[in-house]
Amino acid sequence: MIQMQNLPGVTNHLEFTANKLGEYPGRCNILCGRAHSQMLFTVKVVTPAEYKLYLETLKGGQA
Ligand SMILES: [Cu+2]
Repeated sequence: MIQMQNLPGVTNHLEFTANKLGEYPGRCNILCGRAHSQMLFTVKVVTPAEYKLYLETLKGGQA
């Protein structure tokens, strides 16, 4: 499990080495306010080739 504090207006960076492909759920772990229940996200661990394709889609290229 990885936890970090997020503050409004502050950009956090997190780096880790994943050892298994897949999708992993994430959520806010502090009852922070009215939108707390909507603070969900997914971390996708993909192959380098899949990641490269994803980056191309961000540039507006074909994937
Ligand atoms: Cu929250």
